[in-house]
Amino acid sequence: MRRASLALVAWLLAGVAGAATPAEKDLSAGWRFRLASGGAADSFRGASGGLTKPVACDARCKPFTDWQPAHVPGAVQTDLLELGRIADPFWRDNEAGLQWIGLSDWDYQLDFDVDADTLRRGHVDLVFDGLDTYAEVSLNGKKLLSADNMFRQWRLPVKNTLRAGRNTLTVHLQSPIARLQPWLMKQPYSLPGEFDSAFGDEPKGKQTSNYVRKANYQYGWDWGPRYVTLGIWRPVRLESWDDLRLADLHIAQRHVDADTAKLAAQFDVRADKAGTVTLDVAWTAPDGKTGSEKRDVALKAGENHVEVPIAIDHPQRWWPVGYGKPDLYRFHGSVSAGGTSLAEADRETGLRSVELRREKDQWGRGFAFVVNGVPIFAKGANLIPYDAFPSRVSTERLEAILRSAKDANMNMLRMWGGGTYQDDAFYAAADRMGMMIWQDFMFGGAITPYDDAFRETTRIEATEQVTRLRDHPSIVIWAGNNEVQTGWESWPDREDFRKFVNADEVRRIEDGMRALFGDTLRKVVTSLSPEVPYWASSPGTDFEREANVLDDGDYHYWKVWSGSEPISHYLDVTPRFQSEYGLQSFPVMATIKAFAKPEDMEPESKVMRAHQKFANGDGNQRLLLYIRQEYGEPKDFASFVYLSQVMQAEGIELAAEHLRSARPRNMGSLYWQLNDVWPGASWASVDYFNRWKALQFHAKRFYAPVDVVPMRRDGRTEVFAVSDRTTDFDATLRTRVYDMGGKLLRETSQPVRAAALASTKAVTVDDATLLKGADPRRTVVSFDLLEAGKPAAHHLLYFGAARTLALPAPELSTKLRSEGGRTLLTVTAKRLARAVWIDTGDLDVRLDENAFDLLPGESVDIVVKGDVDIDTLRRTLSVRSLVDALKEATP
Ligand code: BMA
Repeated sequence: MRRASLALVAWLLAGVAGAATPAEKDLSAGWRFRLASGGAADSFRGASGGLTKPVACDARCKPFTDWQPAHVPGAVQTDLLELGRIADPFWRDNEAGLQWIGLSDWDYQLDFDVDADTLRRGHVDLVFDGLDTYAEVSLNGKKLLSADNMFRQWRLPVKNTLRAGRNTLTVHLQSPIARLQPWLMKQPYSLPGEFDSAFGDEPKGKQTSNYVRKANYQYGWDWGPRYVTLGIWRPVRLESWDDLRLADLHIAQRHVDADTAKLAAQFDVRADKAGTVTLDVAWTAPDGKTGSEKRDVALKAGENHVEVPIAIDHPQRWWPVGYGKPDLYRFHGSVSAGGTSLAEADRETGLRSVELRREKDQWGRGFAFVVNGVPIFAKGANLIPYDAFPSRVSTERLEAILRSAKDANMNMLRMWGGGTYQDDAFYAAADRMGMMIWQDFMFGGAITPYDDAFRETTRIEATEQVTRLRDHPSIVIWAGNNEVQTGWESWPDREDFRKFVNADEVRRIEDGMRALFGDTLRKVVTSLSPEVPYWASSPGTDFEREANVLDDGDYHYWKVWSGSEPISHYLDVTPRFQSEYGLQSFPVMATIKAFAKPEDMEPESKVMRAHQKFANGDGNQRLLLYIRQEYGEPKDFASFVYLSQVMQAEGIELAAEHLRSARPRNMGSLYWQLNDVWPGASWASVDYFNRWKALQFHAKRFYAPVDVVPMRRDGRTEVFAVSDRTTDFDATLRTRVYDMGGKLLRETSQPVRAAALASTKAVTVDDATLLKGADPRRTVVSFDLLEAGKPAAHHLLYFGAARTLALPAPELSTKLRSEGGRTLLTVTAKRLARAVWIDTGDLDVRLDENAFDLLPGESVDIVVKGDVDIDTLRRTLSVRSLVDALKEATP
């Protein structure tokens, strides 16, 4: 008791001195950088292939070895680009000539001033939120740190190294490839990785990326370029404090339901000495109501984990998009002594319960997210990094991509493991939108080393990341990795590897993965964020069985696309939760023009192959295979691009609607992939510039809360009313049969009660009943789910692949007008129009509808959003449909 009060006096004195609360000094401005004196990689001088060996710099090095202004956060590549020292890394096939940057070492340096007051503080820490990746840090010539993990924060006590006045901070960055490769070449084997370098700087099968905690995708992926960045990629600052530092404030959610939220404000306090402090927590509810709790606690010298229990009656809960408001509470926590504040922190969080429900049933074992007691069908896509250069992504850009997902009625995105953990701003935006985030730990598929040091650095990384992110209600699951387990079990290169390496070593590798993903990461999540489920691998069964099975866990389906199987095979699998499946396409011409010249506009040109990373460019033939299978031969390059999008959109729609109609057996559809890291061909539905491909417009419809889904198999069609609403509703299923040329042949209606949170089979009907003798090649069926006479959902059905149909020339007409401050575009079809696409060139506009079919005589009004006058729009806009894109007329 006596001791505590003495300590209190010491804190009070510190308070009186006016230096009690921690202070921060941002160190992001004023950096310079240069090519390190060791010289450039030999590829700098145009030498190609072979291993990385530094060469002495010649005169050409000069522009790089002189100090130049640098950005922090940033990367060498983006700094060089801004200075005009290198060509645009995304333009044509520039990628090959820029590999030397990631193979060379670089220096960063900053001069900064520190005042005497700062030096009088009890502690001064130099904090790097992220160093990319092998970084030697020295201050005033004294070496302080060798960093080796891009995903960790580094906190260095520097009080005794700093001096009053000018200080110099130097960060020497070593090429991760140049550093690891000589070591790897001496090893008895290399662990199986992901994608070999296309540029010869690493021999085939000798990937260094397995051995370093750095974003995997930067080494080249099947949708992105190889740009191995170096830099100080997150903010840097000095933090000064006296006797006490609030290392973390967390609002733990012990129990949340409609009646009550039982919370605990957890304070992590580092104290120099024992003493009594007061912990205060004040909160503001979404409706403005406030509350507070306070507690005196005795701190010991060192680390303290202390908490204040909070109970909130009838909490305004956070709901995922589509189920209610994503309400957020604000919490302010403070640590004080004798009325003087010593440290404070703010948190914003949503109160909700999350459960991963895995009940045994007639199909095996379920996999369903249950939020606030409501089982939710997950509708969404996989998210990859926003850019090849992660530090240049602005908050506006990441929010815009998230908004695109929300506008397309998605409620979940899976942050895939081959990239980076995102900025706080990303999760904060997801919180505000009600977007659920499936968060992988950053492992993209490469087999992991089993040594203790690797596991330990990953444990620290995971501890920091979970601590940083656990107050975001949007995160509903943490998963150990992407495809590490399934790859190990079933990919041919891994099978070969297991034969090549002796059995004991194979066991050690396997045990190492199990220890890392089954144990180490699980413990981090269950101890720091026990409210959120942990899942060892995606796809997986949480290590209870083999990965990627249909009757348990989550599932990745790649027989369509990677296995070249026809798109209709999507209907052959009904897993419990399909967390990956995908088809590629090219982005719109405006985006292609951002990287290619007119002479490149050909699927097999060098440049178009350079921007197609699947199978080193051969993916363009895979696109053609599917286009031909479904539609026919593209007339020209622009038609190839358009058809690739139509094929992707209609193919993914088939799969997604199959999965939705299979509820509750299946409870999730996350297609591969939402976004892009650069402009190029990929599985994305939103391109690098956030322009929507046809798939994104389709997603908006096939992920709508209510959908009508006709599933035709072997001449029989089952029609489902799929509803994510939480109450049942009565509707009418209207079936209209048309001759594509214009005539309505028949119309029938029947009542259907659409059950809440379910897929209800409304009717089963065979082709003969629908056609009644009409020519299947010229007939289309329109299904409408009408609620109080108004369409709640609409879907067309064709009797075969598009290439087998006798599609008429639709005679599309367009009309533009301004109405009530909005620009409206009306598109009308005289006869059936398939896959209508309105092209707005490179105008900065967004249509609220595109990529649709029109029935004979049907019109649609489309809102054009964006700052553009009607005349410019009229001149730029063009409309096409399927018949315009094919070489030969359909039969
Ligand atoms: C998946 C992913 C990625 C990859 C994608 C497309 O399985 O996990 O690694 O980019 O397939 O091939």
